[in-house]
Amino acid sequence: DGVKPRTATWLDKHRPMYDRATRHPFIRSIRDGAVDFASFKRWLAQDYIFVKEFVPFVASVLLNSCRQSDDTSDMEIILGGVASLSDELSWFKTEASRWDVELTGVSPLKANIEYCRFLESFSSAEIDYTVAITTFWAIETVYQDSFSFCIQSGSKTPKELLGTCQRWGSDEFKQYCQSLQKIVDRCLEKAPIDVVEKAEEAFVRVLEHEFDFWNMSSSEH
Ligand code: HMH
Repeated sequence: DGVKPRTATWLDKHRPMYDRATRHPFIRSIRDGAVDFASFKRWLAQDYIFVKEFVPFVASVLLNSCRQSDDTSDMEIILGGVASLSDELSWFKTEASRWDVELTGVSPLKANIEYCRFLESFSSAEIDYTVAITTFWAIETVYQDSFSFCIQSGSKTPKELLGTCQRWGSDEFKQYCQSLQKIVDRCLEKAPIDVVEKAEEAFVRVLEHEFDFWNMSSSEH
């Protein structure tokens, strides 16, 4: 019908912020091989804390989809996301022991605390499914776009980090993000304008949080 999907419009409109989130100096340093492994280790420990908070968030999106979506394939796609988080938590533990990173007793840093607080704000039952699924899609897409950049042709990513980059940079994860994006665009088409605005706001907030999250990893603490 020639109408541009809403997410494509946002990706154009917020391109500078999107690029800040997906082409961060930390990600560029992985891609060009100059990454400081201490930064990577800091990211690893902080992201483990984040993913533990991400589990209840995704579970709430799942619950929302069961109650508010009229399409059962949404639930199946989100359920797949919940299931893969179980594997992801195990991956963090294995990866942490490989790098001698202690996961227990690590305190979340400021940007992480703020991002987790943002996730927690979605646990209320009044949250609109459209806003929640948009947020979920944006969070996954930033990682997909960032890490796939590190394994694209011409990249000099250290071999020790290829597994990490493949985890979120794989074609499989890309397809998963694209199926989330289709759900988001379908929801946005039917949503009233105030919900569309709230969803756009959440999208931008995710980009800001992701940028701050990378900053936290690459700077000294
Ligand atoms: C900070 N954003 C952050 N961590 C992650 N693991 C993802 C997104 C993707 O799941």
